[in-house]
Amino acid sequence: MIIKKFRAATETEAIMQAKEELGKDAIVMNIKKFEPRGLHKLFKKPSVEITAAVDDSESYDDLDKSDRIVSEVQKLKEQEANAARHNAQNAQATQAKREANKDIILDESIDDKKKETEIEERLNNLQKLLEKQIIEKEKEKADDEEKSEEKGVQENSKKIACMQLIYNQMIDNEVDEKYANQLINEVEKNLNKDASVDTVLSGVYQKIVLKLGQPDTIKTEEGEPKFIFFIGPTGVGKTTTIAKIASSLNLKKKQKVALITSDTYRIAAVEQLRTYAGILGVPLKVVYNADEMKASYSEFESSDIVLIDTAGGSHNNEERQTDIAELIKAIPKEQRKVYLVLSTTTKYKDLIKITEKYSQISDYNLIFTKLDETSCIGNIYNIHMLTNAPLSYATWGQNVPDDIGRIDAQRIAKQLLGGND
Ligand SMILES: Nc1nc2c(ncn2[C@@H]2O[C@H](COP(=O)(O)OP(=O)(O)O)[C@@H](O)[C@H]2O)c(=O)[nH]1
Ligand SMILES: [Mg+2]
Repeated sequence: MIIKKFRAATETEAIMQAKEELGKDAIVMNIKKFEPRGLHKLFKKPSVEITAAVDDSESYDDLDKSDRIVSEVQKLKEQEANAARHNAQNAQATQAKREANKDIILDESIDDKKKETEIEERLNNLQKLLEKQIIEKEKEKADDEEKSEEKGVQENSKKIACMQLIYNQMIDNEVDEKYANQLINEVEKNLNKDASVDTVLSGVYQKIVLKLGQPDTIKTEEGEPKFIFFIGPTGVGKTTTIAKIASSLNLKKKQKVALITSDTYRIAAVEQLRTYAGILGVPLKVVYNADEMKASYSEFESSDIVLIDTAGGSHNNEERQTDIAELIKAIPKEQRKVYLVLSTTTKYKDLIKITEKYSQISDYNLIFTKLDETSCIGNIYNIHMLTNAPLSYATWGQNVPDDIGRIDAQRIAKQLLGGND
């Protein structure tokens, strides 16, 4: 992994520098704004420093690099021009910008911001704790062996102590030992012997962010899959999540949404979705088999997006699994996308079994629900690493449509390293 800082007058310029040097896959890890204060205002201009990283295992082709830079620059210029235009219109501007983005972007609630600050604080506390413990350890050592301990060995033990603490934090958050070790080993390889606590911590943090990747959510552009299946065990929150996404697409993005349910095993399940369809004023179709599913492909031609609820059942229910596979196959591959809905409250062992079962049905992206009911989110990392499936949404409550958002890799990384106290 390559991590580098870039400083420029504007964020866009700094990002351009990063993309030019590291390639288009570079991820912005951190943005720091420098506003000169007091007398400095007279002499210095504000500037922006970004920290960008790229996984060097993912090489990029130099030949089409310049093409990509040109289009990146173009894109950034367009974005900047847009932003300037929109700025004048203030409140409406934010909305308009969101509209321009073809992904669903769901508002972060104030609660979220509070959570974010709490996480920042915890991360700072962790860093202080690490530094304190290491200073204490060094003091002990110095007392013990005044003689001629080689500096290199001391520095090395400092790094090891730091790694150990970070490892423990991850285990506390229920990250699988296997993946915690992998992270530590990969970061350790790239570090100098005398790396500071700060460097070690941010190394692990950045590695986690890179591994989690960007969320792959529903797109509404022309040519993107229109039929979106939600699969997963009963009770994880499939129907509720569909309602949240449907209302966001319908109300905020003015998309023509249609709902389908094949969960005909329980009357209440159909009624639950019918209620949401009624509130949103969108059509609901109940399908009993693959043929009816196939028919809805042309039936919903005029809809922008079709969200499909399925029956959960226990993950041991082979029959229902086959049914779902048939339903999914009724829609052409390039027109469908599948989301596996999992609850963060489910035990890791069970999650492994569930993901294995559903892997036999289809490829999927991952949605994690009920983040409000657990303080350990290691399973999000574990299951992403295990399945290699892209992450997408997270939900944190029963409120429709508010308690949902894209999975934020940076927040998860902070939480995994920040403990839960
Ligand atoms: N605490 C919490 N409860 C949720 C969340 N999402 C759904 N639920 C609740 O979980 C229960 C099952 O949800 P439902 O959507 O019917 O699950 P389904 O069987 O997978 O369709 C309901 O009581 C929901 O209100 C969430 O993010 N947090
Ligand atoms: Mg349901």
